[in-house]
Amino acid sequence: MTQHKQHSLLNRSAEACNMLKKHIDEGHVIRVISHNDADGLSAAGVITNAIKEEGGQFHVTIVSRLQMDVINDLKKENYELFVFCDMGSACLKPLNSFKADIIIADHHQPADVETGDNIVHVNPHLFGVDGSRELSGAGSTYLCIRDLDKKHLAYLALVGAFGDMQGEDGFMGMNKLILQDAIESGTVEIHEGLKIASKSTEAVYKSLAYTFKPALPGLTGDLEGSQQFLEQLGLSYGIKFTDLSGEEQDLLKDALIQINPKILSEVYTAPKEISYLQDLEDFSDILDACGKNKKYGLGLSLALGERGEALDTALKLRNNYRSQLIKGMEWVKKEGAVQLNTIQYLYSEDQIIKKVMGTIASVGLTVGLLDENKPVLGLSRLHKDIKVSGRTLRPMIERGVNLGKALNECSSNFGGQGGGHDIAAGAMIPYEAKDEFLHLVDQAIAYQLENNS
Ligand SMILES: [Mn+2]
Repeated sequence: MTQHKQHSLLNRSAEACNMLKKHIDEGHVIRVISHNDADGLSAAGVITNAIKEEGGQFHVTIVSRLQMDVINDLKKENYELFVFCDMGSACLKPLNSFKADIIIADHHQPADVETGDNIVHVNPHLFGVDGSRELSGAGSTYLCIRDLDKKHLAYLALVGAFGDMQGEDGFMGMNKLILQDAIESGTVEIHEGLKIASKSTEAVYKSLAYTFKPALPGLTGDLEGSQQFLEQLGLSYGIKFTDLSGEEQDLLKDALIQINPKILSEVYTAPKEISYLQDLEDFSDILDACGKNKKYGLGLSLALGERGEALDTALKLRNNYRSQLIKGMEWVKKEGAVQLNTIQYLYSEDQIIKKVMGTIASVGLTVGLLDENKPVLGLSRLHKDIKVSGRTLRPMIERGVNLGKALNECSSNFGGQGGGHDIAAGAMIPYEAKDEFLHLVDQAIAYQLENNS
């Protein structure tokens, strides 16, 4: 059954590949539109590398959302083929009215609309394949060029999958097939190792403090805590992990496993890459930082293989983002959350804290800085509104909590918007409604816990 689903998805991708190849051969400039996160930037890298290698030309635009005004502008452009990566499936209706050919390579929930004859729609959901776990936007895009003998680009699809948090517990489904392609082409190697950040480029105490996936209680986001931890083990914290002796590495490994067994896991590396980008998760984080700082051209040029100055600039952005995360974690540690009956919340008007609110709310729970028995809402004030990032942990879901539902219901009372998943959700509410909103969410979660059957 699973194989049949995958087979159908691959057949659809092959159609897309034929369409792409036809337009390249006819000398058409391919119009590419992709998403601004690590997955979308990787997707753009996959397709543009492929077009370039096939001797074609492209014009890329990276956007945060495929809004109607963007679609209307694109519709007026004079291209024969548009390729939408990591987006487009929700916009079938307006895309149907394009005169040009369209490839959609997405993995988000598609709109329930008939697809026009001009569109080849590649999306795992159409074939019963899990798009949140088994295939990213970069993966969907990779499938569309796979038949052009492009296994050496599979690693970028994996970088994209990490961006959408699909690889943390190992790859599955279509992602696994893509991984096999990557290994076959010699661009990716897997070995068991410590999943700590920048282990060949940063001092080891920084590597520990910068490790957010998986989180390490007492170490993640805590430079001082990481230093002390290493000192207690008798290790010098100022050198890189890769410069520790084998014995020292083993000592550290054993100690870290005690803190979080998930730290020892499969590590995916691109052996031919420059050290900063060798670990696919590091690569993904660097693209993510480009996206978050709206340096889309920079992210794209990295995905297209540019290094040197482009990489230096991107590393600065990534390091800056890391400092912001550290500051955010220190803030959570110092301030803690405000407690209501069934929920807790963080509130900030600080520019830096606001940027990392979602992450620190989530990691704050995982590392035990926040009460794990209460969902947390991270509130960031934006002028007249408040952006809400809600997070909880798996055991609370089992006790009945559905944050997406709660945030959706409660925000709509104030003309706000909200929703998402049971475990992670968001909302936007008017600033004046803050206290009343918090009170409502508190009640809604209490209700969910009481009525859990
Ligand atoms: Mn994506």
